[in-house]
Amino acid sequence: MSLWKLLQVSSAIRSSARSASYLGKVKYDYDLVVLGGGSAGLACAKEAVDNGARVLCFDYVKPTPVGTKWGLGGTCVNVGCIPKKLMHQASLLGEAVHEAVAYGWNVNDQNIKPDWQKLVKSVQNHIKSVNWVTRVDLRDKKVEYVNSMGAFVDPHTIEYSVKGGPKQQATAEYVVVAVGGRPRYPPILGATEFGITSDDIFSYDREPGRTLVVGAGYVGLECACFLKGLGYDPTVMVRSIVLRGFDRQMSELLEAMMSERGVQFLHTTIPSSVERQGDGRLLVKYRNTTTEKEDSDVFDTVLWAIGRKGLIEDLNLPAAGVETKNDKIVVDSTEATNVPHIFAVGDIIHGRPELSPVAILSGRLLARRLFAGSKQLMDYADVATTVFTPLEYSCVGMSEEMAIQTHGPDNIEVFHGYYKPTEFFIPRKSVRHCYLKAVAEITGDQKILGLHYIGPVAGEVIQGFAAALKSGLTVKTLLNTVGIHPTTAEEFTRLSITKRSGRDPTPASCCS
Ligand code: FAD
Ligand code: NA7
Repeated sequence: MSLWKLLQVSSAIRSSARSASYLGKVKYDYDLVVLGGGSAGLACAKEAVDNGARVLCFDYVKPTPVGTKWGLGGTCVNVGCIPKKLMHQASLLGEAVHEAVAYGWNVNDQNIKPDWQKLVKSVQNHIKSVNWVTRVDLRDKKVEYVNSMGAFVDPHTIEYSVKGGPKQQATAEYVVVAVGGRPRYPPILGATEFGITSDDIFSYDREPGRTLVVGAGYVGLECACFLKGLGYDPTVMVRSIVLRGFDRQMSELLEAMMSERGVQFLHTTIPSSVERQGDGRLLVKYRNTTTEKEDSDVFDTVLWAIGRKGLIEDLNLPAAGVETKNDKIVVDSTEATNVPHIFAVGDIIHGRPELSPVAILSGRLLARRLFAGSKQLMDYADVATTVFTPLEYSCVGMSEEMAIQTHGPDNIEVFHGYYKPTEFFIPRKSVRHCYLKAVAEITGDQKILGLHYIGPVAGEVIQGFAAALKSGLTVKTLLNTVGIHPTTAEEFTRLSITKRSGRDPTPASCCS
């Protein structure tokens, strides 16, 4: 018997007071240990228990440099999708109040302002209720939960310590790593002392005021937009281009829409330092990488949105022999790492979309494969996503660039059109950026490769089309689908102008 198998057996004997399970020849404390109680880890743990496994789940949140911390449930619930959507909604309501006047509502004070502290309190109260429901759910489902970091001692053994208590160990037949990621800080003077991230903004105890958002990805644009909608003054610092990786035309339209609403942009610029001034405000020095010109400006808040790093550093992965790439874990199509009984799901996986529903479904499917004999793999293709800016941008499938690259420019057809949402007419809202397109194969029934939409409730619009696209939607089917009138989603059933034709894609009226 090899040395480490001997160690496993002795570890299992050590913990024989706990009820143990036999899945293989070796006796372990648990069938499954899950590291991380976020979207992926919780979905995997609960599904495993539903299929008869004994599961232990660890979740622990290290406070941010300014001391923000939160409860069970991971990024999405505490510092991601949920508080972001609530802040987005709060900012949309600010717009809606002004529109309401045009619709005949008597809103006496046109200079209404949100109460930031009240908003933060409401958002945090909701999050706490979700934390509570999550805990109760784990208890009801009999998932053992430990509020502690977990780290490998060997490939089957996890070490942990509860509230600074003595070190303890648990062994498992399988280990699923679902530790997610945290925002990066740039390696510049003052970054951690004076800057905050999306981990802090949703519970920030003072008004953000004039805010520099560094980073023009998904998180940066969303934060800048809800801040603008709430009456603050955001500037987005863009290192290269906005929304790298998304369709270029749509990204540029989105930037134009944001500019029209008063969000400032500093292009091809990177920060050099952040200092606190005598008056408490933050002096940011920066450099334009095109002109090499150095400049500075003063802000109330600096928010880093420069991407996220995988939380591998506390896992002691070398003890388990798990391979990593940059700060992510490399897995195969079964989410297995190079160590066959250790798996990884969610944001910690290298090269997969960082989205909550992706994390949930991949965690659930993995548990079914491990404990219910399922063979179903996670399909990471054609995952729809939405950028929650005031006119939202949602897409599924390929960008135009990707379609050209994979199929060749002569083999794709792009159908497109601007449109005028009916509800925009009375308040005279700008329709300049309401635009959608379908990227399709040029031959046959024209299989659709990608759908893109900028407009109201984009996520709600694209969700259904995403199912259609996964079922092989063609332009022929789309145009044979009768629209629901008057909606903006119906515009997809009316797409008749191709880019190739050069015809004007601006609509004449709403109903023709
Ligand atoms: P996480 O949810 O991050 O969970 C991992 C958990 O493991 C964390 O609680 C972590 O503290 C804990 N942990 C780490 N190391 C250890 C350890 N060693 N031991 C024990 N516990 C550990 N996605 C969408 O689909 N839609 C959106 O609108 C959306 N908006 C977002 C907005 C923002 C601002 C951000 C930051 C993200 C957003 N996302 C969105 C992404 C989404 O939140 C993530 O994809 C999702 O939370 C990933 O889930 P996960 O389980 O992989 O990781
Ligand atoms: P992204 O999408 O990786 O975007 C990061 C942005 O920050 C992007 O615009 C980067 O510019 C920019 N960046 C990166 N490093 C720097 C430095 N050092 N200085 C200035 N700017 C920088 O990350 P997000 O956090 O927005 O989103 C991550 C996921 O979270 C997303 O997929 C959602 O699912 C949730 P670049 O284009 O690299 O030049």
